[in-house]
Amino acid sequence: MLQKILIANRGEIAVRVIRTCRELGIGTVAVYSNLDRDALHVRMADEAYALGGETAAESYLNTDAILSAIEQSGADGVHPGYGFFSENTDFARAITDRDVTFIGPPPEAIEVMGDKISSRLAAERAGVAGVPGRSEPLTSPDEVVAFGRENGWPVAIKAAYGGGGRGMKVVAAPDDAAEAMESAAREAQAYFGRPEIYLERYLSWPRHIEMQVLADQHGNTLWLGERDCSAQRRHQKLIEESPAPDFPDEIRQAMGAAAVKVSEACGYHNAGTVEFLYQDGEFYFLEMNTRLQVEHPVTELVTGLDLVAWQIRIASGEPLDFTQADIDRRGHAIEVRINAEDPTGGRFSPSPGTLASFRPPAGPGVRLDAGYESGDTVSQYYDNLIAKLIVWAPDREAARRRMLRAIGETRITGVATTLPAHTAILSHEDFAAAAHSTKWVEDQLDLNGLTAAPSGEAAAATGEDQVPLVQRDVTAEVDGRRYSVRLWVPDLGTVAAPGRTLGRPKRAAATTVAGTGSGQVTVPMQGTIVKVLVAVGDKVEVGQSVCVLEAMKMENAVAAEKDGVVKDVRVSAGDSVGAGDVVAVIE
Ligand code: MV4
Repeated sequence: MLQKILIANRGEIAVRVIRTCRELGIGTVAVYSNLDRDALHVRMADEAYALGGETAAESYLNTDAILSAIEQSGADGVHPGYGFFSENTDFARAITDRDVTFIGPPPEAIEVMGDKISSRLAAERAGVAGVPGRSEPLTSPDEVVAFGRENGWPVAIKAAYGGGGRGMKVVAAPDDAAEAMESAAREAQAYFGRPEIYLERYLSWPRHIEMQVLADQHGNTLWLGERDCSAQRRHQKLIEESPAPDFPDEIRQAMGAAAVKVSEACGYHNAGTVEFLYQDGEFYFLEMNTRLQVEHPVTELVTGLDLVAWQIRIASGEPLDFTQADIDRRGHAIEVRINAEDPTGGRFSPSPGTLASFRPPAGPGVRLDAGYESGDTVSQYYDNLIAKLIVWAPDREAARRRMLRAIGETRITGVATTLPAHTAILSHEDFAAAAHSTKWVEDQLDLNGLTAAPSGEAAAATGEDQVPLVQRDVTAEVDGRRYSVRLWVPDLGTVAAPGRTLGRPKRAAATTVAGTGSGQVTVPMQGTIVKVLVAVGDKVEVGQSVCVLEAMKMENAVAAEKDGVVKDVRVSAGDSVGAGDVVAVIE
């Protein structure tokens, strides 16, 4: 068995792998970029090594830096997670050459499954069909027209060396063939560095169903069950679930057998996923992902298996100690991906920043795989997946309701998240009825009315979570009747100001920020002045807003920190300011 594993990754997946290693008594080694010096995966690992750099290319994709961390730490295995080096055969071979175990499939299997044409041919040889089409590169529009005549329209043109869905063109009629071919080849070249394209029948309302497999190095390959990942947008999966709803068991069995055949045909070992399109009771091979996937917990909750533990055991040379007949799938699991993205208007724009607060959900049937805690920063440089929320319940409807309940408990402030979009999807009657396909989120679901946070939540959260509260008794009139009201409000006079530079910021300033008490009103962070609220000569009170600063995608009121008269105003609307800049002087 491996003794010490270096996790060549970051975020939630690095944390996920560390957890299983700890349960197995295996030592853990984290690696980190300069931006991740104090990241959760680093805090959790037994030891950690700096890679240097900020971008992924400079850090998590820096082979030499990772090889040197392997050597320094004495790790005997490397878990690549997903993304980064997980499907990089040069990396796998480089570490294998050093007698360090790559916790993944053989490089030859990664290569066969690495492009559409060779993986389609491998599946075909194994007797598993792709979408009806042609496995040769496309050379003339006449071939498109002939194919359309024979198989019907529309026809799909795909990048031969592509994947993940970019560069697909749909040809509705013969006249469009030439132009579609040209643009497909152009996009294929731009995205994948190779212009080759090929043809398939176009499926108009398919579901994306993928089959999890586990294969050891002793010739045992098992299928664990499917995941339905049809709720996606622009090829980004939003929600995954298992079992696939409205999916007959004989099709599940056939798809499982097909996935095993495809895996065996490429000499696979490790955990892997075979993707299919499913429409009108038929399924078609799409591609094979030769890595652990983001959505693997859905299968773990339904089968009770720890896929990371099995990856490690298989890489250590252990055989699977159960058979196909032993696999027991129970209940229903759903996963949502909590990304730092603002889904307002259905746009999903990146929303990096510091998690001012992160209150995780809990309770029956709830699992949270997070890469961050309160106070941690989601960088614009990496994948903005904050956490995956996964629930289990005895049936789909109970799981759907449980997920809505768990989302309701989850509170994240400081960045916008995809949670409101998940609530919209999970509450929609089409999703509840499982009437959706891969086209549903983009073509049918209306997310125009979506806003980043349920109203009131952000404001409530900032008041409670950011600054100490003080009691104030005020008089209020409601419909002409006088009330004495006791309020607990942020203690604006004593708010901590800039200068807390040592250590990890525990709380990011969110809505109201104040200065140091010297009469110099300063901004605590870099941003843009949106509005100036005072002029020279104005009398101001402590706590009164002097200007509004936009920073971290939020408007922050910069408050006077003492009573007095404004002597100087040094900014105007539109000015960029840096942390510590003086915006006004009060005497
Ligand atoms: C298709 C298809 C319809 N017909 N192929 C997009 C991702 C890529 N791996 C394959 N994709 C598709 N291939 C034929 N012949 C529809 C899609 C597709 C899709 C597939 C899986 C998950 C999401 C998708 C979203 C849009 C289109």
